[in-house]
Amino acid sequence: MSTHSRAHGILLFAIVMLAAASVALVAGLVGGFDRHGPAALTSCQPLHEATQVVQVGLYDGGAMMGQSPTMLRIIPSPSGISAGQVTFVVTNYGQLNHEFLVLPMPADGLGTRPVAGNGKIDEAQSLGEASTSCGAGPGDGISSGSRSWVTLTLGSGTYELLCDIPWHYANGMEASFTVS
Ligand SMILES: [Cu+2]
Repeated sequence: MSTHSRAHGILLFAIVMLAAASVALVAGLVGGFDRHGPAALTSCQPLHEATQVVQVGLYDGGAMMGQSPTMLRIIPSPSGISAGQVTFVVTNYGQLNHEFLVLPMPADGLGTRPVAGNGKIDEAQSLGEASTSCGAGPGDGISSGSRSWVTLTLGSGTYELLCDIPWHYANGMEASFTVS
């Protein structure tokens, strides 16, 4: 894809994000921000967790006034574990739909995966996914205020955690994760 069409895609994405954030802001003001509080999430947890648990937060800035709606973030805590089994528990604190995928870190580093014309990356290398609302494994995405989880066995190395909703990866929705 040419640099021009990619830039066009990112611009289009930014416009869609601004529109979505406006709708989310109005919805939030009308409905209050307590629709998806911690109480709703406590009933939405994996039944069996590995010994190592990583809490992952997904953010898009849509819920926080004064923040740019293009602030897409994926933040794991902790950002590294020991080799072996791990359960990722992924909570969507944003207003948009998001995904969570685990892939090996690309040779050129964080955020360097090619992005296709549809705004998505090649998921062939995916090692696992938590992308459904209140459940385990792949799906149509984690809706705002919901949670997904996946248990994987990871060897030592560096991994890239990312969201593959169109243009989210291109706009920085990726994070480094280390297994020692
Ligand atoms: Cu996303």
